[in-house]
Amino acid sequence: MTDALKALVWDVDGTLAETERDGHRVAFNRAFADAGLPWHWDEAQYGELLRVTGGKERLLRWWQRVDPAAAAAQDAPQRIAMWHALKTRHYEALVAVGAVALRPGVEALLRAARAEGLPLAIATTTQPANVQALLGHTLGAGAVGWFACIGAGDVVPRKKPAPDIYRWVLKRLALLPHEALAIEDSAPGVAAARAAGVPVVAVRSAYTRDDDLRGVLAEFGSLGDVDLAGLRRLHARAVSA
Ligand code: XBP
Ligand code: MG
Repeated sequence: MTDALKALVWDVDGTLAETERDGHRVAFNRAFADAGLPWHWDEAQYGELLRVTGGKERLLRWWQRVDPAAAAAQDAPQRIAMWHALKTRHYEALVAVGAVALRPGVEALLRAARAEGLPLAIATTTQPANVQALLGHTLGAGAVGWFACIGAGDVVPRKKPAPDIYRWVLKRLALLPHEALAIEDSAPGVAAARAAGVPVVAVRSAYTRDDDLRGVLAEFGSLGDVDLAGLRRLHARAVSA
């Protein structure tokens, strides 16, 4: 039964690292300042804005709230794209100076999977550049190559909680949903994995303490509380049930 698991599929934001509060939020605020926008998202407000997944989508929703006419103008998508590109550059710079670290247990699980030849993949809503920056600065230049497949950002039209990014990753891994195990931190992430039929375990992050994580195989206080053998057992039990 221990070979039932054929890949570990990782969420990024909130799961690999606590990126939102000290990474993405700060990067958005720096981009707003650069663009001369009078906006600043504080920690509490950003928690509420996280209900919208995807940075561009989150920006648009905010803009529609504070200035609906401008947000409906013809040039709105280009302006969003420009602000978001600025934000991505600030995020990369923050990661480069160590503003976000991997969460406890993450590196040990990644290294154990590699040692056992268990393929790794990523299914995230964030931009590929952010994933590359995070992996490179926390695990080293070659770490992007640890992953058989990185599904990120706009490669699918619908972001989590839609199942699209998990389906995209499964297709590239040539796996059936039940052959993978997802690791997520949030309600949209868990919903996306489940809607794709992928069994999922969860570790809550700073912003997802109250999220509805119904349907997970297990929830951990920290990924340091579980090893790869434990994940394999949970997965094997779920798929044989
Ligand atoms: C979390 C998200 C992302 C980030 C910001 O993704 O919703 O949008 O908040 O990143 P996940 P971008 O938990 O799936 O990793 O600005 O690059 O979208
Ligand atoms: Mg997440």
